[in-house]
This record gives sequence, structure tokens and C-alpha cells, in this order.
Amino acid sequence: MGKLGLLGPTIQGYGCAGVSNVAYGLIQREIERVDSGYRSTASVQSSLVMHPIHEFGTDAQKEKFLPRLATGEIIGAFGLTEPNHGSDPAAMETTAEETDGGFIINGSKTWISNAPVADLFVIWANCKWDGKIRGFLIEKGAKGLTAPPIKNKIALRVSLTGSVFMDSVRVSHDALLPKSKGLGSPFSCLNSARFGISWGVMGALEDCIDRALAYALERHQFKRPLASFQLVQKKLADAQTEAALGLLASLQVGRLKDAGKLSPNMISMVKRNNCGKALIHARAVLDIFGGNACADEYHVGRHAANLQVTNTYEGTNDIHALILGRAMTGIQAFVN
Ligand code: TGC
Ligand code: FAD
Repeated sequence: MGKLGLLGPTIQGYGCAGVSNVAYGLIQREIERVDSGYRSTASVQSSLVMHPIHEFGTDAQKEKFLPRLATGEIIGAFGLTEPNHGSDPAAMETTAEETDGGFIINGSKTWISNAPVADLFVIWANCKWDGKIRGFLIEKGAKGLTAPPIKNKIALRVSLTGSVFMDSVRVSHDALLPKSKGLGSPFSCLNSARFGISWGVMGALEDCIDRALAYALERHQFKRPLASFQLVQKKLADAQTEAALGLLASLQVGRLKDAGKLSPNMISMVKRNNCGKALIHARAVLDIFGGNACADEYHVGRHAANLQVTNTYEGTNDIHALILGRAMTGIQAFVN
């Protein structure tokens, strides 16, 4: 991916491709045709690690990390979710305390993509001196930092996921992302990643449709191809319609993002809609495979399992419904 210029592609300079947000979306769509886990690896690196360094970091941090993240020489991870706080990151327990030489970080993160192989961790912590959430760059090998893998996942198996434990990890002042302040900072990273997911899941659905169509044309029952049955055609037509509508919605959001006219609520709408529709229709076309649905060589079952996760991470389907409900009614349904 690094060789192809697919990592951090919207960033100008630092060896990055410097393409538009629409191009970023198209990249995620193609990567997720292969597997949602590949797209996860790429979008964490691009949107959740390179973006905050570029947005909130010093020139020295950008020079030090961005070129090597762009080539894939080093891998990054983004730690927001904690064992006791997923949908509600504002309540995080990870803390940063200022000392003479820098900061001491304590806490734990869970379900962190790329963590077991990460060279660099963007860790979000509550700063004890003013109660604000800020980002910190912690390099692999820091004393007190461990990132064990979460094993035996039943979905997104190609993406490595881990916990991150920080037991009095000492970092220098250079570790702070100085322009990050408040929950809006990690959320700005999520805006970019959620936008990419909205394109990516449509790529996964398109792969499901292509495979189901090919199977339906080839497999015969009652002396006719499955594709000749009206119920099978309806499944394919419904899925193709949602893939087309979802992609066009993401394209419009991408154009608005490129024009600087984006509202994060638009991203919640396309992330929620496209992940939900991709899951529903991947499951529907999976039926076409009959018993072969449970054979891994047909791939659609793998996509369907992955798409359940895309409906969970980066804000669950229901959390995005509540974000949209808040935007419409002005009433927040998830008050602490
Ligand atoms: P709330 O009061 O709404 O906002 C707090 C501050 O943040 C600002 N803000 C945003 N800024 C930019 N973009 C957005 N989308 C923003 N949403 C909110 C807001 O203006 C406010 O700023 P300020 O200056 O007034 O302080 O915060 P809340 O605590 O009430 O939020 C609730 C909720 C549910 C919306 C939020 O917490 C949420 O989105 N929860 C879901 C958590 C989530 O998405 N976690 C993702 C973890 S990372 C991940 O899953 C990676 S998977 C990667 C992969 O493998 O692909
Ligand atoms: P919870 O918050 O406990 O939610 C459980 C259920 O309750 C959900 O259905 C939710 O919608 C519902 N719920 C919660 N609050 C409300 C409410 N107010 N009203 C109605 N319903 C509610 N996180 C990272 O920080 N970095 C990563 O790289 C990362 N990668 C991930 C990779 C994988 C494979 C997975 C599975 C997760 C990853 N995550 C990552 C974590 C992910 O973002 C969280 O799992 C997600 O935000 C949900 O949090 P939770 O699992 O704690 O669920």
C-alpha cells in the first residue's frame, strides 16, 4: 500500500499522494472489495494516525513520522476505546500527568486495530492538569507499554487487533500533540475514517454481488440457472440498488468535503446507512450460495461477518442514529 501511495493519500507533502477526498473514498472502496480488514489497516494508518499528526502535531513530529507512515515502513494504531468506555469516550479513564521531564500515562485501551504490530500509538488521555482530552504519541518499546493481541476473532480476521496497557509510561514533552484539545480532536480523526468506511463497505457489497451473480448464473437447480428465478433476481437487484445509492451519497459527501462544506452529521448519515445496507444485502445474497454459503472459498460469508464489525466500530449504527436524531430534534438522547 505504501508503494502504491495509498497511505495518508490526502496529505500534501511528506511523500504522500495529495489526492482529493473523493479519491480517498475510491481507494477505500477498492481495498475493501478485498476485505474490510485490509481497509481497516489502511484507514487506521491514514485517518487515525497520519491525520492527527498532520493536524495536531509539531513540524518535528510531522517530519519524524509522516514519511515513514506513508511508505508503510512504520505502522500506527489509534487508542480511544477502553474496556469500560466504548460509545462514551468522554468518560475515559486513561490519564496523563505532567512531570519535570514530560508526562506519565496510565490506563488501558481495547479493541485497537494494528496494536500488536504497531510501532507508534496515538493514545487519547484525560490530562490531569485541566481535565481536557489530548493525544500523545507513544513509540513501541516505551517502558510500561504492552499491546497483546486479541486472539480468535470471528470477523475481520486479516486485521490484527489488540489491547494496549500503559503502566506509568513516561514520555517526553515531544510526545504531546500540542494542537489537540478536547474530544473534538479525536472526533475529527473519526470524521475522516468514518467517511472512508462509508465507501469501503460499498466495495465489500459490490464484491458480494459480483460473486453471487457469477454463482447464480453457473449453478443450476430444476434444470435452470439460479439466476433465472425471480426471487434470486430480486435479491441481486435490491443489493445493486443499495450499492449504487450508497456510493452516490458518499460521492456527494466527498465532493462537499473537498469543497469545505461538510457537516459531520452528513458523515454519520452515510457511515450508518452504507454499513447497515451493506450488511443486510451481503446477508441476503449469501442465501444464493445455499450450503456453499458456509464454505470460505465463496467469500461472501467472510464479507458478511466483517460487515457486522463495520456496523460497530467508529460509532455503532444506533449511536449514529442518535447523532442524527440530535441534529434533527436538538435533543441529546445520550446524556451522561
Ligand atoms: P459531544 O458533546 O457531542 O462532543 C464533544 C466535543 O466534540 C465535538 N464533536 C465533534 N467535532 C468534530 N467532529 C465530530 N464528528 C464531532 N462530534 C462532536 C463537539 O463539538 C464538542 O466540542 P466542544 O468544543 O464543545 O467540546 O460529545 P459526547 O460525549 O456527547 O459524544 C457522544 C457521541 C455518542 C456522539 C460520541 O461520543 C461518539 O461518537 N461515540 C462513538 C465512539 C466512537 O466512534 N469510537 C470510535 C473509536 S475508533 C475506532 O472504532 C476505530 S476502528 C478503525 C478500523 O479498524 O477501521
Ligand atoms: P458499547 O458502547 O458497550 O455498546 C454496546 C451496545 O450498546 C451497542 O449496541 C450500542 O449501540 C449500545 N449503546 C451504547 N450506548 C447507547 C445509548 N446511549 N443509547 C442506545 N444504545 C446504546 N477503537 C479504537 O479506539 N481504535 C481502534 O482501532 C478500534 N478498532 C476496532 C476493531 C475492531 C475489530 C472492533 C470490534 C472494535 C474496534 N474499536 C476500536 C472499538 C469500537 O470503536 C467500539 O467497539 C465501538 O465504539 C463500540 O463500543 P463498545 O464495544 O464498548 O460497545
